[in-house]
Parts: sequence; C-alpha cells; structure tokens
Amino acid sequence: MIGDKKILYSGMQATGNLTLGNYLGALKNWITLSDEYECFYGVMDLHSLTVRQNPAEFRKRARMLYTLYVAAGLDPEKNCVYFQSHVSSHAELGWLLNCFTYMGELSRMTQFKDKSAKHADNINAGLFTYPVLMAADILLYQADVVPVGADQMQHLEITRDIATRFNNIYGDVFTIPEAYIGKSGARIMSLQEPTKKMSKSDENVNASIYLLDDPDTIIRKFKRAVTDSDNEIRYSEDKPGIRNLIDIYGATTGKSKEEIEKEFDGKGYGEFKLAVGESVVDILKPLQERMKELEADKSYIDSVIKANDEKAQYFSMKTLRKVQKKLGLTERIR
Ligand code: AQP
Repeated sequence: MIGDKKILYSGMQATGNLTLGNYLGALKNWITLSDEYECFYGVMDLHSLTVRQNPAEFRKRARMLYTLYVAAGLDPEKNCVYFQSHVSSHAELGWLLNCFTYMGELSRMTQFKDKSAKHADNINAGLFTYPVLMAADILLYQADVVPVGADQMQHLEITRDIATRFNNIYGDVFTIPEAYIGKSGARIMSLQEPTKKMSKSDENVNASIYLLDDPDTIIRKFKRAVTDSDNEIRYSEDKPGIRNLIDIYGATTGKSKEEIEKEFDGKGYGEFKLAVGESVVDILKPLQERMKELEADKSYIDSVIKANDEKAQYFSMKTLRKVQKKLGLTERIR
C-alpha cells in the first residue's frame, strides 16, 4: 500500500511498435486504474534484450513506447511511468532472486519453450531466467495486483512462489501479488492468421494495426483481413476472422456482440470491415494527435522521465535494501 491505495504493477516490452492488441488488451485499461491504485508502469527494455535488438532502432522504439504511454492518456504525474533499465535495482534483485529459483520451475515455463522454439539460434540464459527478472519487477514495488493476460499467469505464479519461499525464510519481506481481476481487455487476434494473437513482433506488417498507422493504412489492413467466405456476420468459434473483427468493433464502439450482429444483419463483409476500420481510425485519432505534440516537446518528456525514474528508484531501493540486509550482505558505510 502507498497511503490508502493498493499498488499495481505492469509494463510492456519495447520489442516492436505497439499494436491495437496492446492498446485494447492493456494500455486502454491502465488509464482508468490510477484513481483506484498507485500504479507503476515500466518500459521493460531489459526484458526486450532476450531477443537481439538493433541498438539505434531499439533506443528510438523504447522512447517511442514511453511517449505512447503518455499519448494514450497515462498521466505521468499520477502514474509512475519509467524505464526498467534506468532503475538498477531490477537487475540487482533479479540476481538475488535467481538464487531462490529452481531450474526445474523455470524449465516448466511455456513461454520459454515457445520463445526458444521461435529463436532456436539464440536460446540465451536471459530467455530462461526472464520470469525471475519479472518477479523482481513486481516484488520491488511491493505490488498488490498485476494485470496479466492468460499467457502471463504462469509467470505471476512463479513470482508468488519465489516471494513466498523468500518470506518463509526471512520474514515478511515481499507482498504476495494477486492477479488483477478487473474489466478484462479484449484479446485481439492477427488480421492475417486470426487463430494467433496480434503481436508487435509479428514480421507480417499486415497482421497488426500499429497505433501510429495512418487512416488509409488502417482501412487497407482491415479490408485485407482474413475471413471465411460465407459472408455472414456472426460471432462463432468456427469463424475466427469475423469473431476477431466483432471483438475489435465491440471494444472500439462499446457495442455488444448481439448489437453488432443485428447492425450488420444481411450486410456483406466489405461493409463490415470498413466500419471496423473506421471505428479504429476514430479511437486512435486523439492518441496520434497527442503523440505529435509530445514528440515536438522533447523537454517535457525528458522532465517526466527524470521525475519518474527517481520515483521508481526511491520505492524500489527501499525493498532492495531490505532484501540485502535480510540476506546478510555487508551494510554500506555512509
Ligand atoms: N493481441 C493482444 N490482445 C490483447 N492484449 C494483448 N497484449 C499483447 N498482445 C495482445 C497485452 O499487451 C501487453 C504487452 O505485453 P508485452 O510487451 O510484455 O508482450 P506480449 O504480451 O508478448 O505482447 P506482444 O505484442 O505479443 O509482444 P511480442 O511480440 O514481443 O511477444 C500485455 O499486457 C499483453 O497481455
């Protein structure tokens, strides 16, 4: 708790340009949480390094991710929005927690199995110990809640296991985080392979809508979205493409599946795809305009980065010092 508010932790990796999936599934909901929670949101740039990055592009992309958080409406005065790599306690606690995590537990992580299959030429130790760094991210801020998608649930569970193991030996050091059960965001699927989630690192640019895509590109990508050929707008397991478009339209307009089916009853896919595309153009417009303003005001973003890095450092350091003391590491001479 900070004051009378519970603490919430989340973040995104700077592994690609943010997609509509990242926005509707996470970012849009984060914006509503700061009244109720004390929120910490990281640009998880250390995590991004498990995959090889081009340094110049990576630097730009991480800053762009930060600016997008703000452009989307995350108020950097109310939320602590910061770069993971600027706060050295993440890497430090990550190491310490490595010594409280078992190889067997890490070997069971499905994301490790998936990612090592995808990057078979670079199965580095960071990919394997990724969940430990994630545990450090969350535990450093004594987070009470973590909004997680189903694919991250296993990582939250290992975080709880590591924290409980540590607390059982050294006393009440870490808050045991819970999954945030709130209004869950839609899970948005790829426009080209609608049984696969929309991902910022997908190599096919037509599979994802990027938050900074211009209106023509957005409409074109929706027109090309892969669907079945029966031309009936119905929400059904066996129609993944149309189901995904209904989910997107529902998320952008607030309409229910039934309302959408009714609205497009007897209409063709062409008309529906155009309506979905236009609704996405509409919700992204204010974000894109704000992004332009922020990109033109470098000193403002610099100043919020500095203030928020300091805030993150302050809170995380309190936990790190406590852990170091519990472990018996020699105290600093002041
Ligand atoms: N398609 C999606 N639908 C709904 N939510 C999504 N998220 C990601 N894709 C979708 C949510 O966005 C946040 C981003 O988390 P991340 O950057 O740690 O990585 P991720 O979940 O692996 O996202 P990506 O876009 O698929 O990245 P890459 O391509 O690098 O693996 C999370 O809250 C996630 O639930």
